[in-house]
Amino acid sequence: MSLARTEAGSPLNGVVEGFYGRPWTLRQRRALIDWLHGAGLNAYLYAPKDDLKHRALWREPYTRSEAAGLRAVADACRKRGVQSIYAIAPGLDLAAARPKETATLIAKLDQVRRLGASHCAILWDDLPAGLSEEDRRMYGTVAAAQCAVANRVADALERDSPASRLLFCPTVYCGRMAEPSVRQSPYLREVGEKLRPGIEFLWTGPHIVSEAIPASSIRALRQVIGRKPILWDNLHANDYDSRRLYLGPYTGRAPALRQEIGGVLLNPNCQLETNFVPIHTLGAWCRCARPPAARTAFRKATAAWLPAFTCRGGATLEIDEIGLLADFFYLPSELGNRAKAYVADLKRLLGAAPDQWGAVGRRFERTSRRILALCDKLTQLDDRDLLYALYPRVWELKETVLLLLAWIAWRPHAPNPKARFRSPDYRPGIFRGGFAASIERLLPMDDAGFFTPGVWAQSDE
Ligand code: GDL
Repeated sequence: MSLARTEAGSPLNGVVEGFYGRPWTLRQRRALIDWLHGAGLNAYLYAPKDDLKHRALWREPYTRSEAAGLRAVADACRKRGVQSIYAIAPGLDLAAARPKETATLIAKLDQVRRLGASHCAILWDDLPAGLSEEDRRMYGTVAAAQCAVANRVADALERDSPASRLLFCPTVYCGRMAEPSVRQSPYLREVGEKLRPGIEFLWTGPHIVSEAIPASSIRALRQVIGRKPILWDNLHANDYDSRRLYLGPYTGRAPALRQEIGGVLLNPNCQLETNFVPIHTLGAWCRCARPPAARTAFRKATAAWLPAFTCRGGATLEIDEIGLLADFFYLPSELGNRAKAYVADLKRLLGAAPDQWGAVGRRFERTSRRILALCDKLTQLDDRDLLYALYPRVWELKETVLLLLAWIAWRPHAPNPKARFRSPDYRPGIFRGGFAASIERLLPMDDAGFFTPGVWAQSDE
């Protein structure tokens, strides 16, 4: 029985719907499960932060119609050979010291198992610090209280559903949160000791969003927690910034990492339709004996995504155009090659007199026109859900390129090299206005991560 083993069952590789914001619909989840199947992935973890009954109102059972939706997802998973895992996040207000509370938790998990979920998870991430007085008297520490609850759930699962696995997301779920370090974190050490062997442990890597996850960092963690973690990978998560979108490949994880973990669950973009490349490339990383280089996997994934880009009104898209789009919305700290080259060209133009722009200037204009044409073609997509998922970012890209073209057109006629450009098309308050933008100008962050008051903060205006 899986919970009794020190190293739990086969790897769980797939997606966690684990973001803040509007949960996916049944139709979107069905599409996701098809993609998982197509990419050779085998797991779907249900954990949308804003399903009230997953977290804030975790005690409440699902109504008949909600239950029908969950059953349909579990059925779709079963048909596609994908294991469905239902997660509950009771930590906002669960009173661990009260047996009735754990009984309620177990009853809720019973409901979803009866609806077809293969496995369960208990999540303790993103909680206010500390314990209630009652729990502190009974358990002393957060780790002890959480482990006691999880172990009781594991006992119940072992009795009622021996094939079910149980996953545990700790409160300290990445290296940066471990004080003073992963090896010495009292919380992690206590979880390592008290959590029943066989309960699986989720971990996001060195950071919440980890650009790289070295195998050595996981080896250190394994020594503390006494088991292989399953990665809850936030590489493509974009819920923390509505201006970001990540269409780049799964990367920054060496193949050697696979030996150290019990699987990868990718928490991707909130916009389901935009997650094709992340899922396709995760599949290649998990599946292949020697995973392809990220850029190769990316190219294959954009080619495989092409059929989603059929258009009405005569427009057709090419693989290279999908690659171009994805290069501008690539990864958290990295632009794709074509976007990098475009920015490099712009830097050269900004630093040179227009009579020296030559080939760089022509290339920059050509690429700009290609981007604008692409943005227009996208509005004709047959798949309107895909278009609407991309729309805010595509609009921003188009507006940015138009601004650059306006500057390029103005610059040769500037009265002197120090002259500043302005246009009624870009009015203060309308262009990039609003609260967050004002704060960004007042307190900008530099490339090294330092916040320093900007020039506007020093004036009286
Ligand atoms: C988090 C949250 C997750 C969120 C992500 C990105 C975990 C375990 N929890 O910390 O719900 O989507 O950051 O914002 O990652």
